[in-house]
Amino acid sequence: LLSPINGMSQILANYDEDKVPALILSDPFVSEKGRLIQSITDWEKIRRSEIVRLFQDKVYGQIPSDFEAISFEKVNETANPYPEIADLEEVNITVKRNGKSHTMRINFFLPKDGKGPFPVILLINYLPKYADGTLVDEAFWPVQELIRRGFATASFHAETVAPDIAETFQDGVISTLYPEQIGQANGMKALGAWGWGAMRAMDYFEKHSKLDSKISVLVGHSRTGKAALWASANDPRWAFTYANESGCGGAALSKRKFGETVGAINRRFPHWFADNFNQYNEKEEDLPIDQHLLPGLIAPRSVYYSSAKGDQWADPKGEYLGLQLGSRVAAEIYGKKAAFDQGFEDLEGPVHLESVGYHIREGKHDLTWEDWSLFLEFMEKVEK
Ligand code: GTR
Repeated sequence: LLSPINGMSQILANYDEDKVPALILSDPFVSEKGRLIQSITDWEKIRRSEIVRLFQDKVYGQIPSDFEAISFEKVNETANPYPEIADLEEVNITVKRNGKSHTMRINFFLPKDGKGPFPVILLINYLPKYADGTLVDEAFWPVQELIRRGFATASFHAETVAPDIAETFQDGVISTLYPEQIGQANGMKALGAWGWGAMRAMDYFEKHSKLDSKISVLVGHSRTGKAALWASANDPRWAFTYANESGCGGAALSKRKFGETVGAINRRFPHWFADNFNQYNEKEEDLPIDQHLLPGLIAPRSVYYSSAKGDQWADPKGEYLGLQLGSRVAAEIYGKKAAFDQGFEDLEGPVHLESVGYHIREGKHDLTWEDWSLFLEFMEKVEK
């Protein structure tokens, strides 16, 4: 639901291509000291870390990952809705640091058909209707269909890590495990905390004999698409990262100021991004980076974006351009067949390349079966 304020900013936003400012975007292949970056070594040793640091300081905030202990406990509190095709595992993940602990809950369905190990798809979910179990099967999270195709599915609700509320977002992992993050201008905020949750889920996947953590997918829609991208930039264990309609602060270029802007998102969701990101409210042109540098942090692992024509607020063209420019790292540094040569206006169908993919569909802001099936087609192609 749109709040009245957001409804107003959506109406007042710019949707006119002619009013998009001329873009000055930083070059992924020139380091801060002016060195031309052409090799994997220079990319990984010099340029990649510069870009990670800028996103951390200016956009998302840190994802601290140190802790003293992690433990996994099967709880099985809920009846399995699909006993014929899958085993349900509900797991409490408890992380300890400085004498304090935080427990998050994650749910798995493991296919009954076959011995595994199964490739695993993790959804970071935030919709209230799934809050108490993330078990509901529908187009948005098609558990049964994914199981039939041989995947294990896993999901956790964002709020098991950090509440999605400006006043209370710290009342989860942040104040319990990482209180020193509070008040830092690049301290961990909600998107970073959700990404941290995905990393702890991966810690479990790696130990699970029935899961093939090497074929792992991190999926997020919209706000959790933003979180998934930042998590994957920080954690190379994800083979695939799929961000659906992640828009402003996710896939889309901020400097286009098309649809949702940095000021609009920071005012409506002050708990998502680093406090420093506020410096760019109505001043996107001053950002030292833009979202086109994000896919390169995930390369050479696979990254997939999707947009909807009815979701202009998320700026589909800005999402496409971000990936088109961002895929240059996969193509030019890692030698993947990842060069997008089509203009956004000329797209006739999905673009499924080696390690990068994109589609845009009719309809509105949502994660649908059409999105899933196109993403799965892309995955199959990459896996071959
Ligand atoms: C939009 C919001 C976006 C996006 C989304 C969502 O209205 O402005 O940034 O995150 O909601 O998460 O559904």
